[in-house]
Amino acid sequence: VNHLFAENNKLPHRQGDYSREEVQLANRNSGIALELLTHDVTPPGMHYLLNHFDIPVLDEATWTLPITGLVNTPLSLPLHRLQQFPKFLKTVTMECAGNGRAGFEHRKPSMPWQVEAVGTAAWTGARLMDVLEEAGVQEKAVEVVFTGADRGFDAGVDHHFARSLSREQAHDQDVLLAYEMNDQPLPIQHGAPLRVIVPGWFGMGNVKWLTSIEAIDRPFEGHQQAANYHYKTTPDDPGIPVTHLRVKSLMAPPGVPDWYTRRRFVEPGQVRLTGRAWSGNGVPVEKVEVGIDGKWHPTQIRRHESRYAWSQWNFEWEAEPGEHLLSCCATDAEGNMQPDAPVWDQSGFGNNSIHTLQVTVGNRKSEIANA
Ligand SMILES: Nc1nc2c(c(=O)[nH]1)N[C@H]1C(S)=C(S)[C@@H](COP(=O)(O)O)O[C@H]1N2
Ligand SMILES: [Mo]
Repeated sequence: VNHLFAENNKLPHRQGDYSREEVQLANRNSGIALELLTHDVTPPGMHYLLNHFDIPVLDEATWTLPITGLVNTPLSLPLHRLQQFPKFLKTVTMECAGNGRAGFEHRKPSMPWQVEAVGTAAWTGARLMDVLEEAGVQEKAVEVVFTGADRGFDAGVDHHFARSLSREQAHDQDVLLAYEMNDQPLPIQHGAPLRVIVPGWFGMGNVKWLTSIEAIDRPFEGHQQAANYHYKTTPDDPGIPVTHLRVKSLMAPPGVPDWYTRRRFVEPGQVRLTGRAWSGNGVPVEKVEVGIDGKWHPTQIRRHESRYAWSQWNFEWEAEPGEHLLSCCATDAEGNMQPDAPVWDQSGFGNNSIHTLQVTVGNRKSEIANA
């Protein structure tokens, strides 16, 4: 495979059509169908997936979770022991840091997300802080490392998928070790038997198929922590770690699509536009505006009871015949607003630019015949 890579083990950015490799990744890692943005909790099987390597098959009967390193009492917990800790449920909107990567004119060869790498689930499990308390994390520990069972290569580096949290983040009361998703046992593709849930952050920290938790006395140097998941403007930029979600909104596409092109047709008259909006770290969405051909209108927002779950927005549109550009733009309670265009990042991370759809309002049959 080495002939694929430039000297620095990095593939050159691409423009234009998707490669076979990108399509292959897209077939493995599904996104949400935007019409299901109608649901507070994403319906089963419709939560997006991002699996870097192969899905590992772990035997729940023999699986145990070691909690090691700088702890007073090293533990090895089978699932039934983890299920004895107080049980917490958190409804959390998760988004992949690479969501929107395909929106960059020059894109990194990676999973070519357009806008669909987002979903909301009700996760149930033990609080990480309760489990760490039983082990007794020592004062000299600065980070806690979570390692998954999946293994592979990235940029020539052989590793298991692993991420760390600072000692402080690891003791945040909202971080879970989840064994259920939407009141069902955690599906294999979402990390069975156990995964981390870090509400308010981009997806990469939610390590799946956990095989160990280790407290260490230095910053974790694993590939997915130290090399990947940094915002970088140039290849040599040391970068800034990717952390919490950025304010963002999406629209459920109105009308009906053409099967192949996804071009959309809407009946004239009153049309309800609806969608979702969220931000990072549990910061509430303050407002969502809808743009109709560049003119902005306020929408009605309905907040979810969980501060980590997306809000719904609604707007009644009087659709007139013709071609229309529909957009939505969210602002959060800290005044963060979505940019008009993607802000450049080497890896295509953190693209929260405004979502825009084109629709044709009018006589569907003649429009399709002319298309
Ligand atoms: N072990 C492991 N954990 C992982 C990943 C992975 O590839 N392996 N992908 C991460 C990334 S980048 C994202 S966006 C989320 C996706 O979680 P989901 O597939 O359950 O939606 O899982 C994270 N946890
Ligand atoms: Mo991701």
